[in-house]
Amino acid sequence: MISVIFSQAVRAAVTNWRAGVTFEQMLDSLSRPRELGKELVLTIEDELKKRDCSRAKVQDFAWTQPYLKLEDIFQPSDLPDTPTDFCPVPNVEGTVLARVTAIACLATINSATVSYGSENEGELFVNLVVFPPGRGKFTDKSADKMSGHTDGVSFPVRGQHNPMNNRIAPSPDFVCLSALRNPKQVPTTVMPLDQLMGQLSTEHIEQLQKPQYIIGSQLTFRDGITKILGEELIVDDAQLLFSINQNWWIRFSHSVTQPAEIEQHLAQEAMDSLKNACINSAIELPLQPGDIALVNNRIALHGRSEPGNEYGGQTRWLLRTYGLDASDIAPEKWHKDSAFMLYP
Ligand SMILES: O=C(O)CCC(=O)C(=O)O
Ligand SMILES: [Fe+2]
Repeated sequence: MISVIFSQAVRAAVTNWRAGVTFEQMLDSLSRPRELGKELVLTIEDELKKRDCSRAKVQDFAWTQPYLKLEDIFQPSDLPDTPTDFCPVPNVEGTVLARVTAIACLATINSATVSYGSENEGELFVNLVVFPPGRGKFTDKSADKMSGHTDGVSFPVRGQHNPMNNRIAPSPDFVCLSALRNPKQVPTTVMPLDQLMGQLSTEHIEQLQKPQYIIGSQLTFRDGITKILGEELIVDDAQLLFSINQNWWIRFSHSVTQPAEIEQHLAQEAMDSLKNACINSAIELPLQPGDIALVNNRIALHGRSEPGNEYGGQTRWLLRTYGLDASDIAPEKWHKDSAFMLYP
């Protein structure tokens, strides 16, 4: 119910705001997501009150749920054919509204809309689409299913630091997916951490908290990280599970996480049971055009079913951005001269 009220309030506020600006002004506002968010939140607060709700209630809800599915929160109008690369996002009414709405949702739940300079040149929004043949691993991944993972997995969780490089910013708190097209209803999947925990033994939970795992960087970050840091980012004494202020948080990826030593059988066993738990806990979210999903990147893993290799035309098209509580992020963890780009 809170999700429905939140969707209606954001949609009303953004529609109202849109009526008072030109297309160019709307586009321009995307380069200053912080200011845009602040401005929109004022109206969203009013719209929430009209519906007997409050921003505090929405915030509490959002930060304790593995995901929010905000249905029909924007109108995906005037879309061209589905792009075939992460960038650029075509500048038409529907994609600009999708982006403004994403920024509005994240701002309401106290999250800055952010990117990482090392992924897709630091673009704040990217297309998640199927790529045509010829792009190697990127093509394969774009058409394939994704097993449970957190995004930005080689970056520390918020509040912790990479011991080798203090500038490295935390991974995002939220992954924000705006659906523009999804004709085959290919679901995004969410695996709530509390459900995963319920399937793990005390011993495995202990193992997952030990700094005995190697975490590599996800494909989309690899080249950018090497360009910015001068080398790959591989964390070799990582824990996967964290007890933070009485809550469990996770960082994990099926594809780039492994025990540091081959003979650490218990570490491997614990990771295997985490993977097994994922199979039993996936909630399917087939997003419809105009929906936004906010997936909590601390208390859930996410993935997706297989989109298949058809590309362009009317095929699946999501936009992705990230949300982070940036109130305590040190200045050196941002790229200089950017209003939203985190390091690396
Ligand atoms: O395509 C989706 O639904 C999710 C994609 C995703 O999780 C990712 O690209 O990291
Ligand atoms: Fe992801």
